Amino acid sequence: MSGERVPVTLITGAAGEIGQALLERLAEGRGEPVVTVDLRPLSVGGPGHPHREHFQGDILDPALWEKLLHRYRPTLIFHLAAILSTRAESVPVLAHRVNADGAARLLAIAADCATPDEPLRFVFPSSIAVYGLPSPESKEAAAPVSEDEHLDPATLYGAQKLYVERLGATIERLGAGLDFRAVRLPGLISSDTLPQGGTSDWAPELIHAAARGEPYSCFVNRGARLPFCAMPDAVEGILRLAFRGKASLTRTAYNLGGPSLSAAEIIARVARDFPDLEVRFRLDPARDRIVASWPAAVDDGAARRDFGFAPGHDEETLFSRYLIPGIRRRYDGS
Ligand code: NAD
Ligand code: AKB
Repeated sequence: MSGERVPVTLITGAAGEIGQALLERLAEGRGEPVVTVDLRPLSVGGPGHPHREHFQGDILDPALWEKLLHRYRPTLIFHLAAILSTRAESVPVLAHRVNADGAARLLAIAADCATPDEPLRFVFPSSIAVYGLPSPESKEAAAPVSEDEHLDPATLYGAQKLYVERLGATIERLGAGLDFRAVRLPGLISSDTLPQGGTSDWAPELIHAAARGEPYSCFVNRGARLPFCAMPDAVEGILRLAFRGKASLTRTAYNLGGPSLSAAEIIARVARDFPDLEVRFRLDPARDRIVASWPAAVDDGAARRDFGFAPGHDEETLFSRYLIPGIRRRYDGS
């Protein structure tokens, strides 16, 4: 490959929720140029913005990589493209191709671009879906779950995330210069965007519905509980991991945590600001079972210790400082 290729940060899945937030955050710095890949179009940029070029296409398309790698040399990759948990269970073959084969192909490309002298950092957002708790009692007893416990995923999506974590760690150990790092994210909630195809989606959907003054049909039971994190806190955590010196890191995959909230608690908190909130429970047993298998809370002590993960929001300020004001601005400009 030619020596004139432009060194870049590459983001796959950049048109998604995390990708958009990450791009916005990268625009605040003076880092190297950014190129993006996604099935969907993406328009970001403008004067001073590091975004250089968007490749609209499929990560499984070899022609896309040929074109991109002809012009650019990735030095840091955020591999976000994926099919999230609920959708992955309904399109298992496609999900395997994207979440497992697609990631494996990109890891191979990254290992090819890396050298021991010029290691390439590969940052992978894994998920609490790698954990599997077999019963409500074990879910309660296990919280907060630390990284080496309960690695028994109940979903294809979770198994695919765990596979990529292990594949990345193995390729790194083989010594070609790949520097692989993963964060296991909880459910994320953004005031700016809505999720699609995930299972933790009930929380952001409910909060956004409340702000729009629409009734919400909740697909999990009132007691369903997961850890949640504000999108900016998660993005900050991902960036801290990406830029931390390797010597500080004691693991490959780190939990990032956040407040542990049940559907009933979220409803009660949101109703304080949106008293007309109307929630009906229409249980989707498959999605409810997925949530039941995920931890109620995770231990993120290693991330705090090793790369200074320090989420800016607790259970109250997640709503009062971030979600409620941001969502009000989004829907009514107030
Ligand atoms: P998202 O669904 O909003 O974004 C994923 C993006 O990937 C989409 O824009 C989609 O078009 C793109 N994509 C899917 N298949 C593709 C393909 N074959 N080729 C190119 N692009 C493709 O999801 P997100 O919330 O931004 O999540 C990003 C990553 O973080 C995913 O790997 C997800 O599993 C992980 N994650 C997210 C959460 C969360 O709560 N948002 C939690 C844990 C882990
Ligand atoms: C999903 O629900 O699929 C994601 C996740 C926790 O991985 N939000």
